[in-house]
Amino acid sequence: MKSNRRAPRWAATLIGLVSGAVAVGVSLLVAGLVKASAFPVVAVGNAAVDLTPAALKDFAIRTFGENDKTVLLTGIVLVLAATAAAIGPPAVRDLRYGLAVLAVFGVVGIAAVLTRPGAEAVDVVPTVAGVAAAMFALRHLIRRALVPVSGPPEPETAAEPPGEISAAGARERGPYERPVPPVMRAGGDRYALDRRGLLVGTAGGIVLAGVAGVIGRTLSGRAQVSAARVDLRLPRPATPAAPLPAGVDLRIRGLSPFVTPNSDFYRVDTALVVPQVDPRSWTLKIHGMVDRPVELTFADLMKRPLQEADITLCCVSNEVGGPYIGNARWLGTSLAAVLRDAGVQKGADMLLSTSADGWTAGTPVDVVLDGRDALLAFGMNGEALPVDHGFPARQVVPGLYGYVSATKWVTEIKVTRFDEDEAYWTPRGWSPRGPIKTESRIDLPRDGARLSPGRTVIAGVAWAQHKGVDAVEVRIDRGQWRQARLAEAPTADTWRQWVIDDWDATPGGHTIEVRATDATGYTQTADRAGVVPDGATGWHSVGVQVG
Ligand SMILES: Nc1nc2c(c(=O)[nH]1)N[C@H]1C(S)=C(S)[C@@H](COP(=O)(O)O)O[C@H]1N2
Ligand SMILES: [Mo]
Repeated sequence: MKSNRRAPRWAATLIGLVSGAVAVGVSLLVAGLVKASAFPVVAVGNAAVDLTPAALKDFAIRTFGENDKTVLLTGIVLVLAATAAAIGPPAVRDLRYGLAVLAVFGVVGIAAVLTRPGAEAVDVVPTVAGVAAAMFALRHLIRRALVPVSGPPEPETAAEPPGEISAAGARERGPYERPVPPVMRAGGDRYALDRRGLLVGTAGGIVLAGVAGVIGRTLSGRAQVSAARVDLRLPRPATPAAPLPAGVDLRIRGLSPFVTPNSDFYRVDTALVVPQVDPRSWTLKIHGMVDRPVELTFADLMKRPLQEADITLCCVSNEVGGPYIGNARWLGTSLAAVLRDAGVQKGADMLLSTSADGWTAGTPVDVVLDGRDALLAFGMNGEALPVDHGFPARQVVPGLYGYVSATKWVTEIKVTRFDEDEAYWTPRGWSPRGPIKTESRIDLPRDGARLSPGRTVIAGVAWAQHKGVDAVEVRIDRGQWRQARLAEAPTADTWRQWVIDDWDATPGGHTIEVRATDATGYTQTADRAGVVPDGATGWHSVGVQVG
């Protein structure tokens, strides 16, 4: 590869820089795919921190405060960029110089990743991939930018770099003496700078580095948040929920289990890409109409008195008989207590909560403060909140539809007024307030099922969160309403299973309908309403074919 080519300094520098960018982008991408912590730039940074004398570290923290990490990483990137730029010109002359410097960087990167706590052999992969990609890019860009020219040898003047030409400019030029800097001499070969090749090549390199870097960062962020979630040890609550009585679950196949497993829990949100919120940098700000604005870190949240509560969450978009409802045991701290610490001012009637991705919900203050288990939750069914369900923290308020209460990835609560602020769904046609409507659903048999004649189980769930379900009735083919047997419910905040296990199914088509009565004495009516603006109503019915 030794060629003694030369290119204008700017072109050679650009080639070096772009090769360096490719190294960083590709290693970030591979780190995102393989192991986020093995990104060599950060590993070198961490190693540098460990190797820094305490006095210098204190100085850095004093000088740069919370930005010390950013300053350090920026410094590393600048050193990388300067070195990459510097290897351009020698590498153009002789590729081996460039490859040697890249190899040295590889060795430094590998040393850094392998000396990190918990390092394993795979940690070298991002560094090796990055260095290999940079070597490839360097060679490729030089070849693209400098093309051999055939033809008679140029006079020596033509080979002189631009700086020297001005000196030579005084000389008389013969017809063949063109001061053409792009034409280079190398041994007997001559190379011309192919500007188009250089531009296309370097542009391609920049795009490659950028795309790889962005994808890598996204993947690494995801990996880091899921690692933080897995590492989270849920503290024992000061107020644990009593173990669930066996009678809450009738254990009928095909009937929704009392506790919805996290993996089956419905998910509704506006997030195209689920927000990845690292609990180490998460905070919750409570501000607005309060006496003392509060900002909680995740550690603060976990140090507060913790409680568990079984709460059935439901979406306002759940059609009659629909699937957007689930029940879980939530672990968190009292939202009301946090608000009392902040001191809610007179006249405030709305909590405008905002998620990390800017979605908002408006929750009535009086509902949150009336003694129900309104939570800032970080645990769901014995594990850290799944990322899809709001990790690291979300609101859960019994009795309110999710769109007015259940903000996932919550980062901010503004205490305000309904006549001053509007939440995300309000201007989109949904009611500012959304108490959950008393409803019931038939899970068994399924609509359209073909059944054998004889004794058949009819079962389902009913809900009237924070009121409680008092009765469920079923009728067949518009006959007499019959009382279903109710499973137990630990509190009024969950759904309740129900069953009729002695229906004698006769051949032919049948319609089964259900209605619930809540503890206020209200019985569901047949009036059908759609989900807009504040939740569906009507009896769920299923049609079956027997025989
Ligand atoms: N950040 C955020 N939180 C949100 C939403 C959203 O779009 N973004 N949707 C809400 C709605 S409409 C519902 S029904 C519940 C659903 O919670 P889940 O996905 O955990 O079941 O989340 C609520 N919290
Ligand atoms: Mo919802």
